[in-house]
Amino acid sequence: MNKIIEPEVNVEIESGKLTGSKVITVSKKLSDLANIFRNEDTRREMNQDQVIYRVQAYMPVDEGTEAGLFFGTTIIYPGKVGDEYFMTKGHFHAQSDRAEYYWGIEGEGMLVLMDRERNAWVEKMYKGSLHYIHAGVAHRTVNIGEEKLIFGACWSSDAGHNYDEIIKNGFSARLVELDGEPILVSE
Ligand code: M6P
Ligand code: ZN
Repeated sequence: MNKIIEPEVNVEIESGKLTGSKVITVSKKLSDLANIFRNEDTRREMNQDQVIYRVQAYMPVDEGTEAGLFFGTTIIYPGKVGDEYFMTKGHFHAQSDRAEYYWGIEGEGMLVLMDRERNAWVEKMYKGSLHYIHAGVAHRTVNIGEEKLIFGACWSSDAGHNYDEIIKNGFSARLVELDGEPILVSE
């Protein structure tokens, strides 16, 4: 049977915005980010309803499906908890041999990467930057600019998220502002 159909999701190329009934949106407020920032006391004193980042995702197959792909756009708003820039929780993949692509769409950011031995390194994110996140490497994105940081992602539908290790041990590198400039500090 030959037929021409409309795609069920559209992506606005300039902004990464996804539209369509199959798109899900998840907002992470400061209240969802306990024990993520270096200064937990400062985080607790801030407005807990403030949205730090939003993820839009298109998940055409069930989570856990072998060899499928998910697609997402994340917006991290500008700001800091104390001197530490707003960022995602960050995660290892639950299935440790699964990789992921990130790419910069708008704004200025840093992608913090950390291997199993806790060696950390950072890649600059900007409009057009492309990042291959190797299997077994934890990843977190940080907005170091004064505007929104928007990035795209594509990952395996059976990768899963392992947040526990990050909540427990954190990343071995963090981005903080010193004299108006982002600097990388080790924990
Ligand atoms: C990207 C992808 C998602 C992830 C999101 C936010 O869009 O990697 O899988 O959920 O960033 O990151 P985190 O889950 O670490 O908060
Ligand atoms: Zn991931």
